[in-house]
Parts: sequence; structure tokens; C-alpha cells
Amino acid sequence: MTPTLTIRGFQVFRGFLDAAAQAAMLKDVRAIAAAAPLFSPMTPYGRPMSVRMTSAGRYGWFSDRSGYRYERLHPSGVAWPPIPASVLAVWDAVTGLDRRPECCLLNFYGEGARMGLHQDRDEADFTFPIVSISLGDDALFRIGNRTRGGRTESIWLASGDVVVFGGDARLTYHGVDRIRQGSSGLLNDGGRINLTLRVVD
Ligand code: MD3
Ligand code: FE
Repeated sequence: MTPTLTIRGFQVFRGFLDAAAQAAMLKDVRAIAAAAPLFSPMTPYGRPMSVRMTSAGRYGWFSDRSGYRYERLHPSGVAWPPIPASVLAVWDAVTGLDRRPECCLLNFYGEGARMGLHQDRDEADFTFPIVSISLGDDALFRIGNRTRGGRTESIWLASGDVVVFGGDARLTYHGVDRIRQGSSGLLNDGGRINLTLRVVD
């Protein structure tokens, strides 16, 4: 598959999911949140994140005062629900890998939610890419460098866009500065959902 554009090694597939595919995936995402409710992870600094999260798959991403890590159970004690077939189909199409992700992290951005610049390094093997799927309102996504600091570039991500973060880009700093509330009609009450697919083990 050919990306629409590549920026600092990130492959952006604009409009990868059409309106019908987005609506179908949203149904699957709602089922995840029904089985494993969204929560606001505590940062190691003791403040709750503004983004609400949950996961599907064998592992879910978790954070508290002792740090960032993957857990086998939702904080309520239930197992994370399985990653939906609709989501795995996107991974298969854009990566072409035999290995499948063990975590689908679901981020929900309501009014005012943002995510500071960070690296994703809680996974065992950085040779596997991370795949991101955007649903709902537009987000201003910021891309930095492989070390802290330096010039950044920003792009808007819209509902249905898919991004692959692999190779040299896997350890690039990135974050979400803001959401354009109400820019998409997909979610009745607005907001943005981002799914990230991760090989954990
Ligand atoms: C680049 N989420 O959950 S997705 C995250 O839109 C996260 O919710 C953002 O950053 C969001 O960790 C951005 C894009 C993303 C995800 C993982 C990456 C970009 C990445 C890992 C390595 C490099
Ligand atoms: Fe990230």
C-alpha cells in the first residue's frame, strides 16, 4: 500500500476508512468500552491524564505512581476484551506482517484533552511498528525528534486516517496538542478516539 504522505518517517494513509467502515469500527469500539470502561490513568507525577483510556487484547496499557507498563487485567479486575476483527484487518493491510498486535490502546479525547510529547517505549521490541487509527474530531498531531527538543512539525489527523510508525520513526517523540471539537459528525457528543495497535511481548 502507498501512503498519502510520509512525514519524518511516519506513513499517513488519509481516509483509509470510509464513513461506513468508521461507523462499523465505532460499534466495535463501544463494545470494548462497555466491557472495559474508560478511565484516566494517573501519571507517575500523581496527576490524572486528560485523555481517558482503555484497551483490548492480551495486554492493556496502564499507568500509576509506580510508572508506565502493560497489564493483563483492567483496573476493575476483568480481562481486556479481544481486539476486534475490524481493527486487526487494518493492521494486516498496512503492515503486511504475520505477527499481530497484543494491545489495542483506546484513547478518548474530550473537550480540552491533550497528550504531551512522549516516546512509546514500554514494548519489548521496537522493530515492530505501531499503527494508529483516528475516529471522530480532528486532532493536531505534533511530531518531534528521536531525542527530546529540536524543531517539531504538526499535521491534522481526521476521522478515518491511519498512520504507521515504524523503522527509524518508531522512537520519535510525538503528542496531540488539541482537538477541533465538533469537526466530525461521527460521535454524537463530539470528541476523538484514537486506537493504537502494539506488539508488546
Ligand atoms: C509515533 N497517541 O497512545 S497516535 C499514544 O492520537 C499516542 O492518541 C496519540 O501517542 C493519539 O501513545 C498519537 C500516534 C502515535 C502512536 C504511537 C507512536 C505515534 C507514534 C509510537 C511511536 C512513534
Ligand atoms: Fe504515543
